[in-house]
Amino acid sequence: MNKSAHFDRRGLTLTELMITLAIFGVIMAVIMGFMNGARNSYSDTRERVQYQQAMRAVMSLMSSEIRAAGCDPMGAAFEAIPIAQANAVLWQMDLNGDSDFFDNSPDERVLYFYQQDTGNLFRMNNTGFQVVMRGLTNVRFNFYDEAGVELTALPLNSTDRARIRHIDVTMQGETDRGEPVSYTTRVALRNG
Ligand SMILES: [Ca+2]
Repeated sequence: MNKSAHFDRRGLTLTELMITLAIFGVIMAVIMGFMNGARNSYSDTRERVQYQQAMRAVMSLMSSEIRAAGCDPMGAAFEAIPIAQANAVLWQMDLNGDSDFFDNSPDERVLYFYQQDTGNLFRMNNTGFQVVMRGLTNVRFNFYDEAGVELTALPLNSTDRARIRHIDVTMQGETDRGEPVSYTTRVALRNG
């Protein structure tokens, strides 16, 4: 009987077993840590993507409305944008050609208003208002004239409001995990 055969039969000593378990524990901890890290970064990404998609949906609706602001096929001569300030914009358009801006679906008179205290962005049409986005850290509107010069005397007076040709909309928010998400879009008025 040689030495190694003897060793095999004897199996592990208590010390060897403890060392093996300790090494196994360290390896498992490393693997678990890696998996957790991967899972967290996956949820961060997914949350950020979902948040950006929600922002994009709101932006998309808002952009199509801004583009149509002042649509006035009957020449009723109403103001395209009666309110233009840093956190609120109201626009009007006659989409069904009956000389007014009082109809809904599609909405002809829409106010967007960001409330800093609550982080809510409200959308109001002729029938009422709803919160279209929550948990925002900022929403800002910037207005530009035909030459691309920013109109900065906010809220804009009627002379400046008539000069608006572009609006930059910036939305900033955070995912539940505190990841900052920001989205800016520039929209040109078609009926300016
Ligand atoms: Ca109308």
